[in-house]
Amino acid sequence: VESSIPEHMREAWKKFSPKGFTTKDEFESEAVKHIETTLARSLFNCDELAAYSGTALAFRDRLIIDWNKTQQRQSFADQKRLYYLSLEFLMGRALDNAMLNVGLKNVAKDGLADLGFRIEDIIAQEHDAALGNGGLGRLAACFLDSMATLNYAAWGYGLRYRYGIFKQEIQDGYQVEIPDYWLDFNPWEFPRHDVSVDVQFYGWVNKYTNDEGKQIVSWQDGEIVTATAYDVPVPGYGTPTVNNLRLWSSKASSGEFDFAKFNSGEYESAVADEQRAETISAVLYPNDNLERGKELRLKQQYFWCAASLHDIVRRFKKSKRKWSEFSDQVAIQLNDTHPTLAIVELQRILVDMEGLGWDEAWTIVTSTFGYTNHTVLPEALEKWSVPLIQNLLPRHLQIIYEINLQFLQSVEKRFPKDRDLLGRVSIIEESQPKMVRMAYLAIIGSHKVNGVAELHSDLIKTTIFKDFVKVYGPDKFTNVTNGITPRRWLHQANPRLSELIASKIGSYEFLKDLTLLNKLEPFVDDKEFKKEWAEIKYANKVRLAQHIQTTKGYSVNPKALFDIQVKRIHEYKRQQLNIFGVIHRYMAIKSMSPEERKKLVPRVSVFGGKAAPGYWMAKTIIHLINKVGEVVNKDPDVGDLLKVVFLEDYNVSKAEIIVPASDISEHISTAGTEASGTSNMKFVLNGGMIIGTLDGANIEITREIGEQNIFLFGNLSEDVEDLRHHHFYGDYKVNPELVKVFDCIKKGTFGDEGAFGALISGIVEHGDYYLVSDDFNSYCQTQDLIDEAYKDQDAWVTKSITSVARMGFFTSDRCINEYADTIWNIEPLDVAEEKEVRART
Ligand code: CJB
Repeated sequence: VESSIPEHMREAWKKFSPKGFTTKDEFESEAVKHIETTLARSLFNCDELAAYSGTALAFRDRLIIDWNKTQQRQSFADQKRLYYLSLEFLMGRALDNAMLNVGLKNVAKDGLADLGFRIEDIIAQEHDAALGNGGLGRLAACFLDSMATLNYAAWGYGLRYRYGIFKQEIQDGYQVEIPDYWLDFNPWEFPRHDVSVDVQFYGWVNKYTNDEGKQIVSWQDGEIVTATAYDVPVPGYGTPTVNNLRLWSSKASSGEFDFAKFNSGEYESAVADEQRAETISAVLYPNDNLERGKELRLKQQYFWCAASLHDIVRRFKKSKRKWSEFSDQVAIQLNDTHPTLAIVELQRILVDMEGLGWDEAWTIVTSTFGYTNHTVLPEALEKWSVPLIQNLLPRHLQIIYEINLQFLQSVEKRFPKDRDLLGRVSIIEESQPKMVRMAYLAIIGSHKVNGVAELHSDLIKTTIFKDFVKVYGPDKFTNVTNGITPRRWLHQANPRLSELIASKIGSYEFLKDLTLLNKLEPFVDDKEFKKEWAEIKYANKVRLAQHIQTTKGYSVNPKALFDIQVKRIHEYKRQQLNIFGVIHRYMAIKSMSPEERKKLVPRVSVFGGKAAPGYWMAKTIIHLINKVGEVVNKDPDVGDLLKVVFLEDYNVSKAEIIVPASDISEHISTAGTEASGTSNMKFVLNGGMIIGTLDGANIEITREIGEQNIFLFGNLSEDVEDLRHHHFYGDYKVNPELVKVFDCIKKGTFGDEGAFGALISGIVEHGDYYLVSDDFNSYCQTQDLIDEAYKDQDAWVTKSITSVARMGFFTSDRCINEYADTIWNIEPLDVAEEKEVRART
């Protein structure tokens, strides 16, 4: 690492480089300085938002000091780095996390109190960074937290959307989408106007032989869009490491070609170019588990891949190493197929720009990339039409064809007479128009492919990627079961529980080594401990009840059983099964005598989640939930026995209130459809029980915590195909109890029955693809078991504590270490010295 500052002048730098605050007074001085100078506000007009800004800026300064040092340390160490390419990073709020990770939340709390503010109110001012849809994006955020905490030299690369996931409002029971402009004031990003990459689109490919007889391929003309880097610091917990998340923002190229337009008087069209360029990073596509094949989305993907790859290559080239060492220095993980073009782009850089031979380049490419698959749902598997790619990225299409040719030739050699196999594994689908199968390209261009939970990783090997197992053998495919960061999802979301756990096991070390939670097990019979445990759950329920009161305007009884399902609304996740179960319960209550009702366990059914704006069936489910709520919640026969709540605009910061408040949470996807699920882990880690199918990570959760501590129901994934077949060709009948629920809806109990017709006919007439009817009975019976179990509070708390004690496996730290060992081949950096220096100063 070189410096332009002469050696003898560096002392001055060292002397004056900022150290960052550590005491309350220092914090206050920093915060007030920012409020008065950076924000130009004063004591007389400092509202909570200004206090938030001042606090955030003070913490940001601190992070930046560590961030700079981390980057220097990582450059000096000159070790292999990991780059995590993800179109989504669902980070949520940053301030609380920063305060906890640097260990100065109490300092800030006292300091803010001195200045006249409550820390909770200040934290609540922050706008969520919601650059993601759901599980996939939140997983990326948990991974960044773990990579920093474990001191890996790892960067995230993504897009700096001006609009994150939309805000959801419910109007007359319907979802309405509001744009989420989140960049008004965002202290957590650093524009790096000096770090930019020009990215090319369209144009044509010129192939010729130069004077030395060499084949030259050049991609010419078209349109240039500039990618500018915005860096976001990612602090680790209890370590000086602050890693970097680099997000790219698009703008029209500032190159000659705009000036030409201005000069020739085409002012308007130059401005239009500008806007078209900015559109690329304008908005996150709001689909979860669905790909729509829109050109702008492909532009986003290439823009981000190209910028990231050129940035990575530029960094590698500074080291002056040989190209053959590239994959000793660089590992790139593809978060789903969205960044698959990075494979093609690296091959293009190496062959067309750096002059390497094809085979030499391809060896480098395939040893660099790893690909994570997150779904087996066919509608989510990306395919791009050949004409679209041809037009937008003509050179890339040629490279894709060449990759395919070489791959198919190698397959043919090994399986000479299997023509069908060649067709099945070809990157190109021979449809009209032809399509590029991105998952196949990702597999062929990577050295490892992983699923995100055991069942899912088995399923990809036996279903969608079966032929590739035949071609490559099973070792290319592996499993890394997902995890979650216990810092945000226990310590930050549930500080009292975290504190109680720490008091029992002697320290907060469990936040860095979650397996230490097993030290709780000896206390499962400790009366005092159980009482405190139950009190904390109750307090968290009171907090959620208050949130419901302020946002919905009615009260729910915190003593009732809180039953929660929060996640994206999707037919495969089966919120419809849940709401039909609620209606079933409602009908049962209505038909009971007052004596019978007295024996019931009161319940609050909480739903939350967004539907993709174009996903009509999902929106119908939201509508039904809201309409059921309107009727049930004011039915005097029901009273406190049942409440149905739809919480609007579910996001990360709301999850931090909701997750700690569950008694039971629902993870009830059709078996074989939910790749992993991660909120299941969050709920159990906070002492909630689960009702779930044998799907995704539910299976491993069961194995860890024990069958007696989870409520499983429903058909198994191996039976799904036969059941679906039976729906169409057998003597299929809808479950009679479910038919009663449908009759109740059709009577108009919840308003216009026509509004819900498609939901019913999907099950009755169109084959019930998600097996709602098949699982309805066992779902309802299991809910009854839950009521019984809940009556024995002492046994319930025992289950709760036991489960938490056995959740150590599900930390994203374990997960990241597995990726590092088995896929990336990277080692953490040693920060002991830095820690010591810090302890001394
Ligand atoms: N997932 O959130 C998404 N979006 C997709 O497009 C595909 C999958 C989810 O990824 C999570 C993280 O791996 C999984 O836990 C979840 O099951 C899956 O649906």
